[in-house]
Amino acid sequence: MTQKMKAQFITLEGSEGVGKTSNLEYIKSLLDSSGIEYIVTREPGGTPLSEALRDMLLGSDFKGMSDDTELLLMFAARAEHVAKVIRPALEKGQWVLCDRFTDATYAYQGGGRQLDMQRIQVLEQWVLGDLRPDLTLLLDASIDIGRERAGKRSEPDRFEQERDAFFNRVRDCYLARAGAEPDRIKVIDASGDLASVQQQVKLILDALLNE
Ligand code: Z5A
Repeated sequence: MTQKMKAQFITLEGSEGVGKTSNLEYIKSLLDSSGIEYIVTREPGGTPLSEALRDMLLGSDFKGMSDDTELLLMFAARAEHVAKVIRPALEKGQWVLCDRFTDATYAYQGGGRQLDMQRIQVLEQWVLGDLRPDLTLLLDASIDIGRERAGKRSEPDRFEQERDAFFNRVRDCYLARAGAEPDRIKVIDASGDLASVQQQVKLILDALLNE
């Protein structure tokens, strides 16, 4: 790694159960062996206020919230997270590994809920200014595979109760974004076993670390 490489902001994306959390653990081990200082965080969440908003967004107390409310709460949680955690870490030279970020809003609220993408762009610009992830790993697998993996784990949250058509729109939106931004968003075939997914992750991280 070049000595002067700026702290990288890396996000993991994909539809439910594709293996983001499992691969985050693997990325941590790669950064540890390179001696890189980093923090790990997630969205929605990452601060006490943002985690409280996460509970509202994912739990069953406000099941019928409007789509606009959902979108605005996602960005409220993100505003707090960026101000209190992400920007300060990057400014200190710490890398940031984040389980989901704004691409998830495009995919779930834009693709899944079919909200106007331009409204999301306006909020993105307002809340993030010029902050964007340096690298996004998009774990891609069929809805059936993700569902099967997620289903083994826990009770479905408010999003996980959506139908296949919703998740197919989410997946299509992620892939379209990757097609539009191939330098930033790297698509990983997450349908195979964990070792085969980790192999792809390692190739991408090695390329970044050896820049
Ligand atoms: N959301 C939104 O709508 N808008 C936004 O802006 C944001 C989020 C930021 C919470 O996300 C929800 O918020 C999410 C979108 C919405 N809802 N959905 N759906 P989340 O990330 O917390 O929830 P999730 O998508 O369900 O992710 P997850 O629960 O963390 O799953 P995962 O991280 O992708 O998978 P995992 O926990 O690593 O793996 C699942 C299981 O599969 C586990 O038992 C693993 O051991 C196993 N696994 C993992 N990889 C493999 C492979 N390759 N082979 C076999 N088994 C595997």
